[in-house]
Amino acid sequence: MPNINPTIPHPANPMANDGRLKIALQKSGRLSEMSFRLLEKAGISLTKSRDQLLCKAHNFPLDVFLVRDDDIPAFLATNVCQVGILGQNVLLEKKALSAKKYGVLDEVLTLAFGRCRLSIATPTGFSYENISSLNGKTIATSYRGLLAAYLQERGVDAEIVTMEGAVEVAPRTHLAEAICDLVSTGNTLVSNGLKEQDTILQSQAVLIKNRIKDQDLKVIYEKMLSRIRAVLRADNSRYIMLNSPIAALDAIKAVLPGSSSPTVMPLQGREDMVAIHAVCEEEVFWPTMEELQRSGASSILVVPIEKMLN
Ligand code: PRT
Ligand code: ZN
Repeated sequence: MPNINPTIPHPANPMANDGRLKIALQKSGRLSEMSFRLLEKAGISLTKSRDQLLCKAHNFPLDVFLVRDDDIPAFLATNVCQVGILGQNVLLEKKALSAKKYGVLDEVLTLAFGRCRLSIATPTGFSYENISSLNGKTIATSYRGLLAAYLQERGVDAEIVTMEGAVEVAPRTHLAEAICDLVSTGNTLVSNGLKEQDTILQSQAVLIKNRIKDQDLKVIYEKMLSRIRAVLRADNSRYIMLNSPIAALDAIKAVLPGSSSPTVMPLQGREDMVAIHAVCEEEVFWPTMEELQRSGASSILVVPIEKMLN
């Protein structure tokens, strides 16, 4: 089969390398926007034609493949792409179905978005005590691999009915007696008369990679990874500024969350006061600010950090 688009490596020669790292992202869906935003925050500018399969970064040697999330592991396993962003649920399901094919994929970073859990749910009238209550029952799911492993580990013998979507309607339509599906707010379960019973997996979006063999691509990958790490660290950090009586310095330092060595500076015209500036590697909540105030701090300012490179 001819390779119609010369910019895309031909599957027959997936190792073809044009010196640009390839990343697979979800084309549209729950992870899409945040995945793009992460690259943009890492200073990687992409051409905006997101309706195509391929989109190129013009200030970084990176090409972005826009695909269905379920296809991302195969893009990496065949080395069409070296890196990808997807839900842990999809990665682990693929590994559960074929450890041999997907064993080359490693989870590198958790990205703190796309959080959900894979749970077993039953109709509210179902008498459920524990997972053994599902012995001899039918369970509908899109996650056959993970569910089968979970049941097997617990010695539960149930029939699994695979569905691609709308799993929550299975009990109502008598396709199955229970379901195993992703849950985030739980609203879908409630509105379908279902009760969450057991959680198989907690999931969030992750950065994954294959065993990148090419040295040049490895260097590009390391650079991208270092930028993404810096973005995540900055996202989780706050810059805090406050004034403190010298006498209260130790007490205030002890309250500052996730900060090891704050900068202490004199305040002009005030012998008894200093200014403290610190990077706090966690969110600064109202109770902490109130505690700082009780300890003697004043003019407390908490600001987000845009970029941070250690
Ligand atoms: O088209 P493509 O195949 O790429 O996308 P998709 O439709 O398969 O996936 P998409 O975009 O719905 O989800 C992508 C990823 O987002 C998932 O693989 C999860 O890692 C993550 N995620 C986070 C979720 C949810 N939250 C979620 N709530 N994926 C799906 N749901 C669905 C769930 O299946 C159920 O139907 O939302 C419903 C439940 O939501 P609540 O809020 O009512 O509990
Ligand atoms: Zn999908």
